[in-house]
Amino acid sequence: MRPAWSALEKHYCEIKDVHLKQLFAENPERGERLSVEAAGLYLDYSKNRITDETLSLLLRLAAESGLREHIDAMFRGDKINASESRAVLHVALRAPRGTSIIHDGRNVVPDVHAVLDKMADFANRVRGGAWKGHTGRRIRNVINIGIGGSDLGPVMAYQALRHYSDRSLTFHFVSNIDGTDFAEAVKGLDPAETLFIVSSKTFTTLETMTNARTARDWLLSGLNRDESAIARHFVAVSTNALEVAKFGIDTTNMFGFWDWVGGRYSLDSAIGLSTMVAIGPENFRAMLDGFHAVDEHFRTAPFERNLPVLMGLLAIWYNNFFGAQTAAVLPYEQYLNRFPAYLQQLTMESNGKHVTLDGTRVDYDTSPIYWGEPGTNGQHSFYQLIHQGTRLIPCDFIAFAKTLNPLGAHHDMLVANVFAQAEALAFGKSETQMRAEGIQDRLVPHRLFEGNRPSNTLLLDSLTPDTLGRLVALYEHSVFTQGAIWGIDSFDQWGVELGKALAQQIIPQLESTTEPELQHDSSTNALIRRYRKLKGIV
Ligand code: G6Q
Repeated sequence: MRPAWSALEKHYCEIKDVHLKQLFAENPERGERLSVEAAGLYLDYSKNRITDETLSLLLRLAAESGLREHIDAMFRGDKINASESRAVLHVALRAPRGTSIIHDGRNVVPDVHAVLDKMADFANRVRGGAWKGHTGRRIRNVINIGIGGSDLGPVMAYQALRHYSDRSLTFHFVSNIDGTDFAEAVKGLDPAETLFIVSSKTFTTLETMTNARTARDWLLSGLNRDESAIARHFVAVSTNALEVAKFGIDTTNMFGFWDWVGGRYSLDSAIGLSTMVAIGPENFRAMLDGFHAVDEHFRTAPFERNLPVLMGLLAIWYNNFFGAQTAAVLPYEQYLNRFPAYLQQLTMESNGKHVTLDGTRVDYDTSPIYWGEPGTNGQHSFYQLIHQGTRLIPCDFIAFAKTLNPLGAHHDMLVANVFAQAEALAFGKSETQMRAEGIQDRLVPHRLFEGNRPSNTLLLDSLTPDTLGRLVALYEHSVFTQGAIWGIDSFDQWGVELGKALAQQIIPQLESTTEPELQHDSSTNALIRRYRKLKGIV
């Protein structure tokens, strides 16, 4: 065990009962002192159950875990995704033109910009109406077909940046193998005005390829089954030119990326094509610049002023010492309604691992469960548990000083609620306060707010492509920090494979017109038989 880890265990025992009220009373400047403004972001982390000693021990843990070396290795293009022997270079996707990041002896930044230029040209043609559908009509609807990393980033970014999007185009995202997803997306759409972006790194994913084939059928049946229509209505985003060509998409209409871009880190690669079509190349570039600003901050800022490092270390503090099992992400911004879902993949697929890089079983917890909803809606549902339940749930509140839709007093009310929630969680409401208010004795326990519930508050200027890039990069690097401390591979995802393989066995068993020979466990066998019966096959 690392010395700083044991020191933190000991320190936890000493401060676990110390109340935030006390910490604030002892240090009236705490609210300003425990905050960092950097890389265009402001983080108030004063409402965390930490002291100076906690911080210095956490920073020692980062040093003992080789976080600096890990960061350098990522930016250097080392194959830090050990189980897949791959470099992890999403930072190259947002590197400015003219800079250099080397992968296998080659500067990849010019390659990145060549794809960005091709995307920009395409996006401009669709937005300007120069790219026409098969019958000569303008494209009015764009449908991204993809799943996981090839869906969650594009949906989240589209929703987040909708304010900046071209409203003469509609955008849809089809991911689920459930046919309802496709059926509802195309309802009322005219194939002659619809463009599909098939986004898949591998171009072999069951859901995406099935939806893409269904899309092709839908399109062709609306366009007299003229196969030459495909070229005007389908483009691909992939690393697999062979499969793209096999599907029937002209590879001149393919936008590439590379094996050193992980799915959940691919939003700013060509996987973001739908986002670029929506918001335009300049706004997309602004988003990449936001990412890049935080990359540089992460790479160069001293750890005690390094936002992703601090957020990552705080996450470790609650996860591994307080035993917190979950963490809530609560954006007070309606446009960020898919941000928690996006973060769920980023955090849990990255750090939900049970072995270290060398394959040894960990004897500590790795990623907490991330969840959340935009505020204030959550306040009227699950916040009850955060305030008075029995579990400790560290919260990240995200708020913006300026709204994109000024409507009377709405925004002040929204922001007042974020501040109020963080205050209520931290300081609670004591018995003495309640008695002073004349609350009946029998109700005092019910109405008690113990407080001492920790939170971060991120206060940003306004939601722009640039700030979105900064926010996402902040979480990406916080996830990296946590993974480096746990010594795990944050960039593989073997845990999704087994279910996929079993589904491939079960599909023919559900479809077969004759009784299949079933060799699953008795529960799976019975479910398959029952499904077949309900479906009316046997
Ligand atoms: C992300 C994962 C996963 C992946 C999807 C889609 O890190 O690898 O979510 O993005 O399975 O894969 P394809 O892009 O290859 O279709």
